[in-house]
Amino acid sequence: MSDCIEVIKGDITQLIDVDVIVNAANPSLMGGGGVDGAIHRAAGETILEACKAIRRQEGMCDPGQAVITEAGNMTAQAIIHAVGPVWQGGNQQEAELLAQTYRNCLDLAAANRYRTIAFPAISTGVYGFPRQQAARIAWDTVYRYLGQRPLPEKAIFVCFDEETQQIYQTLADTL
Ligand code: AR6
Repeated sequence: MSDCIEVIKGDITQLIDVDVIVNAANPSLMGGGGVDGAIHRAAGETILEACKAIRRQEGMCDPGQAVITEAGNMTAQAIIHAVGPVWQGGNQQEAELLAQTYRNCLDLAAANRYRTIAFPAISTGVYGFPRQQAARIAWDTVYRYLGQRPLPEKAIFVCFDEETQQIYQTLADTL
């Protein structure tokens, strides 16, 4: 089961051989900094247009929710734009909202019959979620989901920095 999850260090926009790339977006879905900016740059203008169309139809994307678009210039098949919670000290259901964010991404990937999905460390940058706690939630949520469902078959946690990679690697090693 543990081979269903891979931990790598790097830039998520450079991944090849993955069906779905998850973006840490904001409720506007109009792009931003961090991994959101990098993904929109790599994917191109058509993805912003796709996000605008979703906005027109469905409005803002609440924390915990996610939407799917094609992947434009990226080699993946699709991008899931997920809105994690902003850390507000821990008493505003941030943990449950973060778990929900991961679950909604997995549901969308499964519904579209994708087999592999790559996640950044959602909410741990600009949104300020403590890295250790966020990694534990991400790991437990994804691990449980993959163990219970046929799809997706594999998840990759893409860590942008050394500290995040070490946190995820420790979780992987304790399995
Ligand atoms: N590949 C993988 N991970 C990355 C990359 C990359 N290219 N770039 C950054 N990270 P953040 P959030 C890591 O701030 O906290 C945006 O402006 C980064 O080191 O991108 O969910 C949105 O529009 C960190 O570990 O996302 C929202 O307004 C993780 O990705 C807001 O930021 C998440 O950091 C969302 O904040």
